[in-house]
Amino acid sequence: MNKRCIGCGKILQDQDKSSEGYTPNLKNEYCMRCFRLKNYGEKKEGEIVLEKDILTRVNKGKGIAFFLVDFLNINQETIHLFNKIKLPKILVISKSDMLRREMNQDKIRIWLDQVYQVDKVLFISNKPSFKSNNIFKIMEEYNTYTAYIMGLTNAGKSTFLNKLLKEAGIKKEILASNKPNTTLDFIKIKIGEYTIFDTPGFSYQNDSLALLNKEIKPISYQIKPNTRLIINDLELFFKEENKVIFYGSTKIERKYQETPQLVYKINVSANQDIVLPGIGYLNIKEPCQIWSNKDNLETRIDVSEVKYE
Ligand SMILES: Nc1nc2c(ncn2[C@@H]2O[C@H](COP(=O)(O)OP(=O)(O)OP(=O)(O)O)[C@@H](O)[C@H]2O)c(=O)[nH]1
Ligand SMILES: [Mg+2]
Repeated sequence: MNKRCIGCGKILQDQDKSSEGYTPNLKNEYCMRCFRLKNYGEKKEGEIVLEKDILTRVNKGKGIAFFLVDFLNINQETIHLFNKIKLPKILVISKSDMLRREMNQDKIRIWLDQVYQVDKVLFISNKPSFKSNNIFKIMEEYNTYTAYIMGLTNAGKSTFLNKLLKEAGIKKEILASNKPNTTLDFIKIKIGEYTIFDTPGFSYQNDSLALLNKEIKPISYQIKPNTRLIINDLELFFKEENKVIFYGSTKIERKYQETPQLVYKINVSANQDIVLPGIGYLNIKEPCQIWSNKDNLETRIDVSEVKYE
């Protein structure tokens, strides 16, 4: 049987230096690429596994899928991906240690159901206080011994599997890194009678990704009349005064100008979020009309506005 790199899941080979899985010595556990990434943090640009290849393979399989996404990256685009999974599936909010206390799990559950019609949700984190063996309980409920750990790149899939391996006393470690697209192939893990697959992560269509690597800290901005906000390639124009709170992973630039010059008009109610895929979201306090350079921006209710029944 072909031996696979335990870092990225590719078949190890010692023939072609420029191809995936190359190692000078087939006795090694890691390919050259993973060895460099693990020891020196070096990584090539542009390594990516196609969304359709991952989905086709999972959808032909048996068992259940756990789809990992961190809170900043929950939006229509990622939920749409989640909905393309045909196996029974659970949405998993990863890196839950990064959530602020007021974004409590019960509120997030109700909010996910109301806004995105997702009702099966699990919260995980690499911190010891979060129990990861819940996934075995869920697998039992679904009468299956097979699971796929799927989700956005950098969501923490490999880290989660490493935690399961460690808890089971298995000395094997998949490569995890703060760079996108670390895992390049399916990696099969056996824990007791359970078979769990790590899978390559999905990327956003526009290639950007909100990297959640510290607690989600809001930044408030007082908006003066005629303000233009520039957030990466997105622009928003506010004619009136307002207050916005930004939850994201990039910087916002503010400019003042007289006229909108932007094409698309959006009506926003009080306390709504405007979603910025690959960046995070912007909470808008006062009802207003804003102009944008993008069509069809997603708006939704703020998670803190959720009412318990
Ligand atoms: N704070 C925090 N960081 C985490 C957690 N899980 C993973 N990380 C960090 O997130 C980064 C990405 O982790 P990976 O496990 O490589 O993510 P992945 O989903 O396997 O990524 P791909 O293989 O690229 O699809 C690493 O820097 C991890 O240390 C978590 O629960 N909390
Ligand atoms: Mg991975």
